[in-house]
Amino acid sequence: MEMSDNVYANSGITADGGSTDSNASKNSYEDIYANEDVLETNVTRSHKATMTSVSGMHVTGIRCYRLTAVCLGLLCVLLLAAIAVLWVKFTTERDQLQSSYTNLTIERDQLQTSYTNLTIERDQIEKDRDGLQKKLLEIAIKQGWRYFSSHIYYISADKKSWSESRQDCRQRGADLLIINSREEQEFINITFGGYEAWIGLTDESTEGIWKWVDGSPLTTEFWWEREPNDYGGNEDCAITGYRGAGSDSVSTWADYPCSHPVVGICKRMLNSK
Ligand SMILES: [Ca+2]
Ligand SMILES: [Ca+2]
Repeated sequence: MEMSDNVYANSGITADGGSTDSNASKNSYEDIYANEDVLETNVTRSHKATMTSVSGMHVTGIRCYRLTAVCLGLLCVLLLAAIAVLWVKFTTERDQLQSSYTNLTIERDQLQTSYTNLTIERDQIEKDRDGLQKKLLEIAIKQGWRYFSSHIYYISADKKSWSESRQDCRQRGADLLIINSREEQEFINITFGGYEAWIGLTDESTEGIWKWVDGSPLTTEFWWEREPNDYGGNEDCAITGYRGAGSDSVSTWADYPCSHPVVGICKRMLNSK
């Protein structure tokens, strides 16, 4: 039933505005007031309930705000702590790197200084060596040696066997001549061309296999025509300056019996000990 219907029902007033008797009318006004009190009470309670609910929501909101603020504060503290830790770590590593860089710079400078000093010493040693070689060459030239391409050459005065001539060269700090190029052979021909002389070449070990005295095989050869011929089956040592060769020929080698007495040509490096 609607509220207005209740009011009319309690007041005795019909819906179309009619009335019952006076007592009933009097009671109806009391009832109306009573109903109004009830209504007011209900409205007040409802209002209070609403206000209580609003107040509760307000308190809950404040609590949420406070909780959020606390959380944000803690987060800020954690972030600041993390930043502080990272900063300390960064500065520590930076200082270590700076220290390492400084040490490396010092070591580099020391190495640079050592390198400079060694370079000066090397230049001085090379200068001294060049001076000694120059003096050695001057002495060698006076003793009859000849110079060609960082080597000096000497032709013995006495005619000896191949082995004796080699021994003579060794006593002079050299060995029998090894020829490595056409230019060297031309130098020998020009300098010592008037003599048949032993060179450091032999096939004593294996007939027909010629080797130099340092054990290296023969690769650049200057044999005269039809030489080596191992004449009589007894020619195992080589000479240069064969008399039968023309003076214009570069190729002047021939094989002779190793016991045949001729002079020998010695060769040594200029800076060898
Ligand atoms: Ca031979
Ligand atoms: Ca021969």
